[in-house]
Amino acid sequence: MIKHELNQGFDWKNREGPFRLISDEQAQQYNESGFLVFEDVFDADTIERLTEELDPIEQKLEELIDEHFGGRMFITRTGEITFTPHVVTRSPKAKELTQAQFFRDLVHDLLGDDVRLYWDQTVYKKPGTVDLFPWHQDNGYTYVDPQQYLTCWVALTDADEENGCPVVLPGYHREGTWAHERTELGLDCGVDATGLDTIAAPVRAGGVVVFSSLTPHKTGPNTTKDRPRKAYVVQFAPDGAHVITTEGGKTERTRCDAPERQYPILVGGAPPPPGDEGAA
Ligand SMILES: O=C(O)CCC(=O)C(=O)O
Repeated sequence: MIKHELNQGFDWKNREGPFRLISDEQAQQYNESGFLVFEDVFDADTIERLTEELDPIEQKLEELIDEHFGGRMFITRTGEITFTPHVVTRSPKAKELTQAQFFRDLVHDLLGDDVRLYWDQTVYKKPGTVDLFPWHQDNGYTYVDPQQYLTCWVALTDADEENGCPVVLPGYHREGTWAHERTELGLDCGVDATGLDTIAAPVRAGGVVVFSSLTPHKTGPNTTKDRPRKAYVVQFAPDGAHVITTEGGKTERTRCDAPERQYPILVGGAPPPPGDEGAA
C-alpha cells in the first residue's frame, strides 16, 4: 500500500483510561485491532422511530438522483447502494441519537474531552446488490487532521455477511492514511486482502460497529432477495479538526465546525452547555 501524501510521521496514539464506557480489554482491542462491536446499544423502538424518519429522506434522495443524474452519483447507485449525508439537519431523531449518552461516553474514551460530530450519513444496501463496497479507510475519502477520528456504524437492520455487514482488516490503522484510488464503486485503498486475517462484523439492529477512521474496511454484496441492509453512520472528531485539501497544488484547511451538523458532543469532558448543541 502507498501512503497518502499528507500522512507524514504518523504515530497512532493508544487510548488509555480511566474510561467511562469501555473496559481495559476493549481499549486494548481497539488499540491493536482498530475496531469494536457493541450489540444492543439502542432498543427496537428507538431504531424503528429513527428509521421512520430516515426512510423518506433516503427515498427522496433516490428520486432526485434518478431524475437528475440517471441513477448514479459518485458512490450512490439507486436501487443498489445509497449514501444520504447530513441527515441530522433534517431528522430530529438522528440528531438525538448522535447526542446519546452512549456516544458521549464512547468518544470520551476513544477521542478525548473535546469532541464534535464530524459527519453523518445513512447507507442503505438493497437486496440483490452484487457489488461490494471497496476496501478503504474513511480518512482516505476526505483527509482530516488529526487522522485518528472515529466511525460508528449503527445497524438499523440486522446486518450479516448475506446482506453486507462491515468487514475489517485489523491492525493496519496504526500506519495512518494510505493513498486511495477512485474506482467505479468507490475509493479503494489497494489492499489485497487474500490470505490476510479479515474479520466480518455482523451486528443486530440497534448494535454499533465502531472503528477508527484509519481502519481498512469494506462491506460485501447484499445477496438476499428481501433483506435491505440499512445503516446510519456517525463520525466524531476531536474539536479543532480540519479537512485538508490539496487541489491544484494549493493546500486549504477547513475547520470542521459547521454549526448545524458539526456541533459539540463533549466540551471539557461534559455535554455542551445549552445553546451550544447545534442549531435545531
Ligand atoms: O455501509 C456500507 O455499505 C459502507 C459504508 C462505509 O464503509 C462507510 O461509511 O465508511
